[in-house]
Amino acid sequence: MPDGPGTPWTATVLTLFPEMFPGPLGASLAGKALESGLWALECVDIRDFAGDKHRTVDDAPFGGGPGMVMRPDVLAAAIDATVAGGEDEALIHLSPRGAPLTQARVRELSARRRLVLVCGRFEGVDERAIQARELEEISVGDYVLSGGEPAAVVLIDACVRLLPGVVGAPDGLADESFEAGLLEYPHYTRPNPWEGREVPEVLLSGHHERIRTWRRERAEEATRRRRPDLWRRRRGAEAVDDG
Ligand code: 9D3
Repeated sequence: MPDGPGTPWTATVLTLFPEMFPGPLGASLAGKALESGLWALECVDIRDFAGDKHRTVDDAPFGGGPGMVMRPDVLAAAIDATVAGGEDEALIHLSPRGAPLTQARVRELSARRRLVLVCGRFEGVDERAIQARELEEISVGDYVLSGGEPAAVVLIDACVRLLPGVVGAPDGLADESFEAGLLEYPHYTRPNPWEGREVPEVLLSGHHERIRTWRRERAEEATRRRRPDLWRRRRGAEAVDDG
């Protein structure tokens, strides 16, 4: 696809399982935005770049050990046929060894014109391919997936919702509050009461100032209790410290 000025933000996924896409990205918010041309999704089947008639993409690890390793020559051929190499392009390898994904990095990646996402399968990818093509390694958390594809879906979803025109009401402020390290306050709607449980009185009061204060306090309380890591980081960024 030519990279002209009319090309929307594009995610290009290099994978052995192109049938996994668009998957959840074809539904709901991301799916509607995809249909309306606010972003584009391309898949490249890494197996198409295998050199032999059996279309081999992996081999046993040097040094022994379990599983198989993706060959550097096949992966590099797929990358070289795909990347344009411009400043506005990010070349990423989804990997359990990668830097944990953050909202700050999502924001930066959504501001590029194109992401090229390399999904691994097997035990991993030959280290020389990662180094030679300067792949940035990103993880989506400390748990084990069966491959990079679900991680690519997570990364793309997080970027797409930040693209201009995708979310109905811009919630940039809410995202900034998450980047500043606060969890959300609790939400309530009708009916009230429900199963004998009352909605907090302040939310029915119409006092917008008191509601804002109450929500702020509940957000801070939730962050302190559930995510002491976020809470400490947030306190560190502020002048006051009330524990
Ligand atoms: C015991 C060695 N395993 C590392 C934890 C090997 C291994 C397991 C699973 C290697 C790759 C995978 C597949 N996972 C990903 O490709 C992956 C991933 C993940 O598993 N968790 C969080 N983020 C990511 S991004 C890609």
